[in-house]
Amino acid sequence: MTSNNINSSKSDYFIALEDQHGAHNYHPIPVVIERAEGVFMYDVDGKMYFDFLSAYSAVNQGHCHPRIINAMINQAQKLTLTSRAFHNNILGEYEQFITNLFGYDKVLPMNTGVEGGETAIKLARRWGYDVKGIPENKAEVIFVEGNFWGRTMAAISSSNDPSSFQGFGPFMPGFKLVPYNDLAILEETFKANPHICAFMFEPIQGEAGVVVPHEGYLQGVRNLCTKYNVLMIADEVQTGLCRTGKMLACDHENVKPDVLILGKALSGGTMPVAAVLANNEVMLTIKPGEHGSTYGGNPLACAVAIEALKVLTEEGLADNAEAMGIIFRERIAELMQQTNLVKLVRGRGLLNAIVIMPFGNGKTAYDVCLALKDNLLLAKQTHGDIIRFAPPLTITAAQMHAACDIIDRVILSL
Ligand code: IF1
Repeated sequence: MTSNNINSSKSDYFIALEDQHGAHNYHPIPVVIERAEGVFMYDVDGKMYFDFLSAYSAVNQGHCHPRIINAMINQAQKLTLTSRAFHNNILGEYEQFITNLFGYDKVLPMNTGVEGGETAIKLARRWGYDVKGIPENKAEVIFVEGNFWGRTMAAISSSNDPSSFQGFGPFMPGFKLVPYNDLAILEETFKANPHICAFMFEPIQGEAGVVVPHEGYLQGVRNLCTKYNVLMIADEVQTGLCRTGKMLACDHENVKPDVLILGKALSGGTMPVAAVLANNEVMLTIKPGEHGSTYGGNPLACAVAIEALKVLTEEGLADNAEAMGIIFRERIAELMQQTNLVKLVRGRGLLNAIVIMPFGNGKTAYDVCLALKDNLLLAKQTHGDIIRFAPPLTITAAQMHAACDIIDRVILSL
């Protein structure tokens, strides 16, 4: 495996600064990025890499998309923040744009994806008490095993991944886990407990390793949520915004969640922008002064998000993700004919992952990512032996083939 893993003195300088002055809450691939454009990132020595992570699907539109950057610059020179204590001339137009685009009565604008998740849970609990009639403080939210929706206390309270929750207790009550992709157990759970206000899940599980449910799962969840009067909350922070070959992953089965959570690429990778969309019956259960955030719905975020959404639709990035994803999975399938080191490839659109067979020599998927880095392609492993591949949705067929040539070369050199 060709991983010299020798960094330049420039890279070492910046890595050492982070090590000395920054918290050690990450273990990054040892590369120091200085600039990025489209599907490429450039390190401090000017080396050009394919970005096959897209900041975990936050850069679907490609790095520093000119239309989005220009929208940011124009707004930044006029008005960046009013707080929600006052109105401004862009929030309403953004709210109209995004609610029309996704077909909901209203949006509650927030900043990070996990704030979107927290907001969705507060809305669901409040709807549970005020509309469904669940006794106060008895509302339950059902999550799925393998979920990942952020790092806050509520998010880790719903997790079954020790690396997320170990050592951070005590945890938030009123959460229960069921297996992913199992409609029978989900129905049993709904039937057994009248105090369930919501079921929150990812239409494709990202951090769990790009776990795609069986065809019909989304429709099955929709039917059960309707049947048992449980809010269907789709966390599309990572799967949404054209990543899986449709505007939303739920669109693959024409399913409409009661609550939709968006984030990441909602700003085209420029700043934290998140949104929770729902109809009035749910959204109006939260009254003035009961929820919000200093930067939630700030004018800069609104201007950026409008342009980021327009780029997705006007540049046909869902269709391109679908087409380029087919090339990727076909190329990996061909690679699997030449080596037994790749156990499988899975995904939809440009949210894909490969599962590496155990090497036996102590090497892991992280070592493969180091070798990919040395061959000028940046990707990141997730749990153990899984490598996620998620380039910006603007990638061309020629670029996809060139990137797959790199993946072939590295895997076959193992
Ligand atoms: C990190 C993981 C991915 C998400 C889904 C909500 C959120 C995320 C489906 C919260 C965030 C990020 C968090 C980031 C790395 C990345 C990640 F590896 F952590 F698990 F994508 F899979 N729902 N995912 O994937 O959004 O608050 O971060 O804006 O924590 O390192 P956020």
